[in-house]
Amino acid sequence: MSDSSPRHAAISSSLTQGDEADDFAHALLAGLNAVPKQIPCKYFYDAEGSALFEQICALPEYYLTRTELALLARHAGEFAALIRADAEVVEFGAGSGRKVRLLLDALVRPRAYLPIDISSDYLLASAAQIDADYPNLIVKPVIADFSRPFALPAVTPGARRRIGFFPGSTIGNFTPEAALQFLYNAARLFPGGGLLVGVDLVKDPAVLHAAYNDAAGLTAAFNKNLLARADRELAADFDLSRFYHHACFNPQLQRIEMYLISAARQRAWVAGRTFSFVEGEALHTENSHKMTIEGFRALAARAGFTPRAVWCDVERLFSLHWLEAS
Ligand code: AVJ
Repeated sequence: MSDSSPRHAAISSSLTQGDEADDFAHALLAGLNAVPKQIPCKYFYDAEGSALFEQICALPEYYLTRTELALLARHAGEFAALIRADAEVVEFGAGSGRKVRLLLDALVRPRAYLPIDISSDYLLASAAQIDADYPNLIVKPVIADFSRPFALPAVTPGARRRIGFFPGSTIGNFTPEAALQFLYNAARLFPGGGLLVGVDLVKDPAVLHAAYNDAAGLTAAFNKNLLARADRELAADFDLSRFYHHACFNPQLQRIEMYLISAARQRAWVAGRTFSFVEGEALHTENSHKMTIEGFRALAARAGFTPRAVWCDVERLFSLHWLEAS
């Protein structure tokens, strides 16, 4: 969208990267050929998966979203003071836009909003909503996979600095090495600005277990959506009733691991190829790392950020960090 286009113009993305379905096909075939079998978690988020994730965020067991939203609402004025006027906000993993609205509402003259997401359906819809609700804000959605290097459009005229917003503890999906690499790149994307990032904290494994094994079965549906998506998009024939959801805390690696377990010996077709599963075989679908405040600050410092303020709830469930980039 050009800066002079009418405010009601349909939002289109300024940058795209590859063909989403094609990308999924390649990743799925590679992951099913790997030992042990695995699928990268970024493929959860097609339109179905994004909608399921939004429902997970409202679950009583899933403390992450409501705790982070409360922190964002409570400390918005402090973020605004640190970020200062005329900033451009780059959001990693745009989602519903609910969190960034709390930030945008507090900022003084935010100039532009650049949500980056791998799921174009969801990204363009939520970007259009923000565009409609914030008449003075330039909205430029970017369809990209931010787990890889990517380009951003030039800084908007009038913007004084660019800052990153990375809520949700999505950074926990990265291994510590990949998180370091991501932070290293981010520190160079926001010179004179910084990154506001949400990080889920290490806690009682029973609380974590409940959050990823909800009674309503939404996390199971979200996990199985990877196979449903393959059936929809790639003419695969996974029988969803013969896989079950498994999520457990790995105390050595401080992370929740999610798997789809084959309930029987079976075969499935994907894009003209056949894959066999033995009974009980695990397909690894996600890691969700939990950190300590000090551990995360040390990681950010190694990446070249200066960790400044940190906020967390009284139960110490979740943390928000302001990392300054020089
Ligand atoms: C969006 C990556 C933060 O790890 O908690 C929710 C995704 N997986 N339930 C998380 C997820 C299972 C979520 N993140």
